[in-house]
Amino acid sequence: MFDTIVALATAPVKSALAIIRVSGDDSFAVVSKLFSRDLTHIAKRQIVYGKIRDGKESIDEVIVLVYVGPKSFTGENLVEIICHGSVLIANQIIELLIKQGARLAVRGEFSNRAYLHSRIDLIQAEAINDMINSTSAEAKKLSLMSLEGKTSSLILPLKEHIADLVSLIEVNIDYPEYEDIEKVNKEKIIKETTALHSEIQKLIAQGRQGKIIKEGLNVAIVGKPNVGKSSLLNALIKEDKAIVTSIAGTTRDVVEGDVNLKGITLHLYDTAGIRPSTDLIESIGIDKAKKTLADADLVLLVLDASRKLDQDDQEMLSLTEGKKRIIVYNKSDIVTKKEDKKLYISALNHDISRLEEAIAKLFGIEEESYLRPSLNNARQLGLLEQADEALQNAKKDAFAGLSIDLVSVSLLEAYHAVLNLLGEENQNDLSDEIFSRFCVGK
Ligand SMILES: Nc1nc2c(ncn2[C@@H]2O[C@H](COP(=O)(O)OP(=O)(O)OP(=O)(O)O)[C@@H](O)[C@H]2O)c(=O)[nH]1
Ligand SMILES: [Mg+2]
Repeated sequence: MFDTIVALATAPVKSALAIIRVSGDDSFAVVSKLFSRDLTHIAKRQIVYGKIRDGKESIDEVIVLVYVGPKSFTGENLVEIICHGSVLIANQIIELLIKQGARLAVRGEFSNRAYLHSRIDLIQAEAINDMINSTSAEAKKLSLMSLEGKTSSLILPLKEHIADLVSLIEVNIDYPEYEDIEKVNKEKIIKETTALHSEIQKLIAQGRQGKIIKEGLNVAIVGKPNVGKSSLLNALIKEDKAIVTSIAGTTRDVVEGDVNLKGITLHLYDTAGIRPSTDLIESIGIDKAKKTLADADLVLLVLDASRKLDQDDQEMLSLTEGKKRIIVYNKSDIVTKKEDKKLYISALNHDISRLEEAIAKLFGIEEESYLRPSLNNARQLGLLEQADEALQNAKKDAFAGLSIDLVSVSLLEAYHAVLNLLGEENQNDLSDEIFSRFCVGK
C-alpha cells in the first residue's frame, strides 16, 4: 500500500499555470473529495475539466490529468491538477488535499515511487535530477540519454557476461556429474576476467569523459608574477575581468571566469603570481594560488617567452609537475625566435587558439562524445571501480590456483556491484538467473 503524496511540480512563483501532482493508491478518491467530478471510476488516461471546491466555496477552475496506474510516471494512480499559477491558489489546493488524507511528498519521492514500481531503474532516477540541474545543452543531452535508458543498457552486456561466468561455476560445483556443461578451469577464468576488465575500463573512461561534459573542468592559471596570467583569463573569457598592469604582483585574490570550449565548461581561476614574498597580502594571495593549483583538474602554467626562464619559473615547473598541465609561452608577439615544440600564445593580442585546441585534445573533447551515454556520477564510477577490483581479485585467485568455489566469491562481489548500479541488488536473485540459463533440476 502506497500512501497518497502531493507536491507542487512547478516553481512556487507567479505564472500562468501551476501543476500539482498527486500519487498513490488512493489518489483518485482523495482528489475527488474536493473536485466537482468523481474520478474514482476512471479506467484509462483522461483529461477532465472541473472545479476545486472547499465545501461550498469554489477555489479554482482546473484541468485534471488522470493517469491510471501502472501506466503513469510513478507506476501508481497519478493525478496532475493544472490550476491558475498563483502561489496562494496552489498552496490552498495542496492544503485541501492534505486535509483529505494526502501527505506532502519529500524531495524526489515521485521519482522514488517510479523506481520502486520498476518504472525506471536507479540510473534513470539519477538522470531526472541531472537533467533538472544541467547547465549546458550538452549536459542535458547526456542526461536525457540516461533517462531514455541508454546508459542502463550499456551495463546489460557486462551484467550478462559476469552472470554467465558465475552461473557456469555454480553449476560446475553443484552438478559435477553433468556432462553437457562446459568445464570451468583456471584458464577459462583468467580469459573471461581479462575480457571483463577491459569492458569495465572502457566504461570508466567513457564515464570520466561524461563527468567532464556534465560538470566542466576546473582550470588554474598559474605562474610567477607579470607573465600574463590575468591577460590570458581575459582573453579566454573575452572580457576585461581581471586587472592587468605592468606591475608584478597585481593579482591578489583568485579571479574566476567561465567559458564554453567546444561544449565543455571551463571554470577558470586566475591566481596571484607565485614568488618568494614578505608582503603579508601578497603571501595570502600566493597561498590561495597554491590551493587553487592543488584542486585543479588542469593547470595552465604561463611562462614569459620574451625572457629567459629564471629561478621562479623553475620553481613553478617543479610545483606543477604532478598535475595535468599545459605549459604556455606567452608574449609571443615580442619574440622572434621560436622553438617548434613549445606552445606560444599572445594573451595581449587574443592569439590563443592553439591553447584552446591543446586543451580540447588533452581531454579528448570532440563533438561525438556528447552523443555517447556514460556512467558518469561518483556513485556509478565508484561501483564500476568496485566491480573491476573484485574481478581482479578473482583473476589473482585463479592464477594462484585457488579452487573455483573460492574464485566465485570475488566474481559474485563483482556481480552485486553491477546490480547495485541499476539498483537491482535486492530484487534480483542469482538462482533465478542460473535456472533461466540451464535446465538443471528440471
Ligand atoms: N607583449 C605582450 N605583453 C603582454 C602579454 N600578455 C600580458 N602582457 C603584459 O604583461 C604585463 C602583465 O600582465 P598581467 O596579465 O597582469 O600578468 P599577470 O601574470 O597576471 O601578473 P600578476 O597578476 O602580477 O601575477 C602587462 O603589462 C600586460 O600588458 C602578451 O601576450 N604580449
Ligand atoms: Mg594577474
